[in-house]
Amino acid sequence: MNQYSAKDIQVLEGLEPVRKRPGMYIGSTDETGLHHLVWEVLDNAIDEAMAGFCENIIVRIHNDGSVSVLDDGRGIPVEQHEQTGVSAVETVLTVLHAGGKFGGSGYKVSGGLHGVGVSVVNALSTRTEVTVERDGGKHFIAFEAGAPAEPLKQVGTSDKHGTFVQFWPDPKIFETTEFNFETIKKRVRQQAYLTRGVTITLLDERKDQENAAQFYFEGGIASFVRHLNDDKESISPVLMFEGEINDVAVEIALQYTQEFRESVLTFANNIQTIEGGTHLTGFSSALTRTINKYARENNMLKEKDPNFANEDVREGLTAVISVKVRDPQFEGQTKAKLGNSNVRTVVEKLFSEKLDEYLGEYPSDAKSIITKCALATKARLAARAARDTVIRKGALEGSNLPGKLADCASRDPEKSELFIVEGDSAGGSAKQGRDRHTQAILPLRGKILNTEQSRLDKMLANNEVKSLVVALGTAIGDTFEEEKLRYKKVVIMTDADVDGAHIRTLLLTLFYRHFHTLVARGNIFIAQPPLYKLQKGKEIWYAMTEAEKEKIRTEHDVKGDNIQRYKGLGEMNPDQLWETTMNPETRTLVQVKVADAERADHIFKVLMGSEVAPRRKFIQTHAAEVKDLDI
Ligand code: 0RA
Repeated sequence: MNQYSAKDIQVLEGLEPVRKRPGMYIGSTDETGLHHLVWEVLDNAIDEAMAGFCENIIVRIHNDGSVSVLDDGRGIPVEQHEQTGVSAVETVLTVLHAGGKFGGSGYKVSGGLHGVGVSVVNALSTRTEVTVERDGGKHFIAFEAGAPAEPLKQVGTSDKHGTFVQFWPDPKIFETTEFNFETIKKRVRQQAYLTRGVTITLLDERKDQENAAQFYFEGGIASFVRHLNDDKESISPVLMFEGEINDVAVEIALQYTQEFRESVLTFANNIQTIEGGTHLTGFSSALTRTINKYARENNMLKEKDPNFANEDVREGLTAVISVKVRDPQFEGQTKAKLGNSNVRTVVEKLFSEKLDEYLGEYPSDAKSIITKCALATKARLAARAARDTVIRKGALEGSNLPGKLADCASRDPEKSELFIVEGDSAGGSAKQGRDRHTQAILPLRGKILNTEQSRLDKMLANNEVKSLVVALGTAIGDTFEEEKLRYKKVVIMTDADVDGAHIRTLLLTLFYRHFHTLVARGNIFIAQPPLYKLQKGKEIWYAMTEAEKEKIRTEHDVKGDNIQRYKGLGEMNPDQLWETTMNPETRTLVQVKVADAERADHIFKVLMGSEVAPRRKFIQTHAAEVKDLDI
């Protein structure tokens, strides 16, 4: 009895703070936070795979709002835990950070580094069920809101081993409890790449959206790089390097492509480090040094030539860097930057040796790579000259903003908004309808430019792009300064038709590639003009969607003639445009997330890039989805 109350107290002390302040543990309680629960449970299974004990993982989205993860690892131990006096499995599920604290040396690189452990999942779920198979037995335990609800009991015998965790996220905690198949699929795929040899199956059993996916990658991160370069033209094979020094295990896969941008993803203990860190620094300096050394030694850089700059050797590079360390330190604003200083030296040493060896052994690959670097240098110098001209003009001709820009009176970026509007006629309405004090209008004429095939210097020769860059105030390329942004909100306002969607994609691509920081900081928005106007007598309603229109139509009995479908922004008079789309009190703006811009970039590459096959595939796949094509 005493033991029980002691345990209860401990459980409360353990998990109560998690329910009180979930954001502290999983970042947020929105869709992202919800999916964090899945990552946490999945990470535990991946840990078992990394430690070499698990080959199969099944993630299941059930039809009752729950998700489960089944693995064939060792199984969470079920015997009594020394410190807590209750079973190990109960401890793991009810004590914060208890995840990998025992089990000993098997846990070389315990992940769960999101860092919180499966007890947090338990705390934030109405119910959690765990079934463990190990040592000949099958055991079951259940929890409610983090507290044990059904004590651990043996429910049968088994000659298998593994863990099954099923949880029902608490709707009182989360803003949404709807899991997203694609989000989970992306994560599962990524984890499968990072854990060579593990098979991860994802099943969606919800009635309306049955779906399944399975991932197994023989090639690990080399397969990952191949996947990232699906839609790109390669100029080298995928190179794969791996090794271990002082307990730091390093895997690097890379491939050069015809792209202008680099795409380097870094991971520490299977956790993506979007802010980079010591592994990236080590990689980057080894890459520059080794390529320069090879180019010099082989007379590909002449005496008079300067060395390749770091950005030159990174142009068109796709790479995945994955390190496993015993005690990872995550730093930075979002705790997504690896801090362990020894990792830099290890990666630098290992990678420069292996890359040097490779270049020596494969001179024709070396030649293609160095030719690409030389081209990048040339382009960089040309772009700098072009940009300097634009910036100098912008600066000299004064606060001389582009003629087409109707600027706002306010000079305070916090209060200022820039509307990028498609076409002169909509631009006219927007100029008349706006709040001149805080809203600036920049009309763009037609298609801005196919940025896909243009380098920065060519892009800056385009007047529409030039106007936009000057209006933003941040400059572009390596002199980009986010603090100089003249408007806190930059709003893309295009028609709700195919052309509008195209221009929006172009702009998103431009922002994604050249103003990435602005996207990441949440400065970019998409205006939501209404699709319909409904009128009955003096009453007017606007509807953003088909469904909304139907609702208003039936509720207020608006007959056919009084429903107008807006084909373009230009059809709205200035007052209507203000009221429906621009007025901060009544409008809806959608903030662009990096993932949206990334998607636009991808679609754009497929539709506009030089590779024909993926474009054909995309059009064939999506042709049926285009229902309402008004050209
Ligand atoms: C602690 C120790 C051991 C395994 C685990 C935890 C474990 C946790 C989870 C969570 C999901 N699946 C899991 N599989 C294993 C090692 C026990 C031993 O040494 O046998």
